[in-house]
Amino acid sequence: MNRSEREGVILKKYSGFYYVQQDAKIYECKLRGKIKEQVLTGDKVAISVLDDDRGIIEKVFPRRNELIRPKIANVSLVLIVMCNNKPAPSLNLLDRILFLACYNGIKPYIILNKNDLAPDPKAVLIKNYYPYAGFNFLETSVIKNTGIQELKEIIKGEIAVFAGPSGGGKSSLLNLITDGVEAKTGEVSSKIGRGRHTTRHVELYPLSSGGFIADTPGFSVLNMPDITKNEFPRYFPDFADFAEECRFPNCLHWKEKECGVKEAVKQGAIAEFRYKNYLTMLEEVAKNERCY
Ligand SMILES: Nc1nc2c(ncn2[C@@H]2O[C@H](COP(=O)(O)OP(=O)(O)O)[C@@H](O)[C@H]2O)c(=O)[nH]1
Ligand SMILES: [Mg+2]
Ligand SMILES: [Zn+2]
Repeated sequence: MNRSEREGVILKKYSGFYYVQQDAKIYECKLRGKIKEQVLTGDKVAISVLDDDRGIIEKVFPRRNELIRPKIANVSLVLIVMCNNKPAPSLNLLDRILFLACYNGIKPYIILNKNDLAPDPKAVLIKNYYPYAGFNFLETSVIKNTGIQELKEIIKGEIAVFAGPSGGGKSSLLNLITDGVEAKTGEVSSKIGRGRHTTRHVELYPLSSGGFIADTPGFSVLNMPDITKNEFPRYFPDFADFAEECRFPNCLHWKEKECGVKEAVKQGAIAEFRYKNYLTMLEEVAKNERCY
């Protein structure tokens, strides 16, 4: 990066312009002609500043990852929003998103929202397993405004997306942590170019407390990636310690005998529902593998 250039993050693309956050300012930028690759929301770029509002993107830095739908680069954190109730959590969906996050190298955080409501038995299963199995876990309530400061802390320094079922409270949480920026999208802001009909592209909101949150939930495609079944167990960090007791070094914790993971399930150290979801996904992976 040349001395006059500055590093920033792409917040959004809109009608040929890229909006780049650099320190606390947003610059409307064009791409230098020599840049031929597709530039995505979340990309880290070097810009040269033309004036207070405008700049030119000179370089796109290598990506740490790339989500497909929505198209967004460099996501470092996924906030998986499940609720105490209305709707009751889907443990299957939770474990699938946890797997996909680990697989994509994205840190997962389980957010149990609507903790003002009485918990469904499945919410109790979540509370009684994941925090003790080493997963990041936070309870929130939009109604009571609890856990919101903590949520902002968690997003500091990260590029975050929400994930989880419809109705879980993702939009409500987004509104709270962005101080209502989202709710104001009906008003056209000329500088950001944000208006009523402009929601087709994913946009990152910078939080005043630091970090970025995407306005569109991630992991809308939940298909299993093309991996081999032997790779699969490594994306279950809560199984790792128990797997050391498996007789076979490449144990899939499936049909094998003398399996530390299956023993841990029997002892109650790994939740049974979690292990069942593991087997369901493992069978999908094995089936895909046979199709090649
Ligand atoms: N009781 C309760 N309701 C909530 C909470 N958060 C969101 N809701 C309500 O749940 C519904 C769905 O919320 P929304 O943010 O649209 O969910 P999304 O589909 O995940 O974006 C709305 O009626 C919200 O008012 C909460 O913490 N407690
Ligand atoms: Mg929503
Ligand atoms: Zn095993």
